[in-house]
Amino acid sequence: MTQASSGPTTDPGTELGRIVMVVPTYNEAANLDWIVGRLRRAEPEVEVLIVDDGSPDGTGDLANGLAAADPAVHVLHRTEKAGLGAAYLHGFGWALERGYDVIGEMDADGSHQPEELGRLLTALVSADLVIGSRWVPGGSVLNWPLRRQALSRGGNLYVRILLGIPVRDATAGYRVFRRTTLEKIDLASVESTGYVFQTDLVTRTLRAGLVVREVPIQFVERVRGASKMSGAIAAESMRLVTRWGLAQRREELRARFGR
Ligand SMILES: Nc1nc2c(ncn2[C@@H]2O[C@H](COP(=O)(O)OP(=O)(O)O)[C@@H](O)[C@H]2O)c(=O)[nH]1
Ligand SMILES: [Mg+2]
Repeated sequence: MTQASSGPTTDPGTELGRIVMVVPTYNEAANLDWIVGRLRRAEPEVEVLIVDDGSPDGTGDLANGLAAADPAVHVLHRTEKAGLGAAYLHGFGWALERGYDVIGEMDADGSHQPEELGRLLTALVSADLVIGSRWVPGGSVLNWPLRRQALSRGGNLYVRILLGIPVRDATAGYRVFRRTTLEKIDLASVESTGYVFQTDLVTRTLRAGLVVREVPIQFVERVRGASKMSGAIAAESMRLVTRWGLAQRREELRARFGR
């Protein structure tokens, strides 16, 4: 679509090019229609890629129906539940191949409000990655159990201490990347499959010398369906962040003492 315009535009869609939000799903039949509808209404120029891991509850069939009814909705079907990071890597590959300029991440359960996406996109005009953040001033969580808040805050503190990155919400999953960012951070070498994938990607983005901005969001706990967060996912996060942190220390020591 071309648009005649005079003077500078404030519409981020026009400046940023073609945008797709990747939405991973596992058993989100009760939420999918609702969240995709909200996204399409809030940001009509933004396309959607649902990446379903063979959900037994029929989410994949619902996604096919949405895609058949709306050319801006696309679906990737994967055969088994292989983790959030793996689903995102598959979706990013699909989007990069098809030439999208901005590739985003959003949960399917309503925790990330599509009505806030415009603020993330506006911030991307002067950044390479924008994170919708719960833990910056103005950010908040609604109805999130204290146990989950503690895990998120504790996890973020651990990440900041071990990896030394100046990000308040490194584990957040509401994001928009420029395609050039994804091209610079060597996605082929990403080995994290679970939620620690988020920390991995923001760390790589900062190491590449790119600009990361955090925009406050209100994170709303899901009302329908169940969380897929598990002890195994938390353990993978702990294990990998610790390994990355120690590897970084070793590199720093080697650089300082020459061995
Ligand atoms: N494709 C895929 N999606 C997943 C997987 N694990 C979680 N998701 C999706 O990732 C998003 C966030 O997961 P959720 O269970 O809400 O995690 P929480 O918000 O941390 O409790 C939701 O849209 C899930 O359906 C997975 O293994 N594969
Ligand atoms: Mg959730």
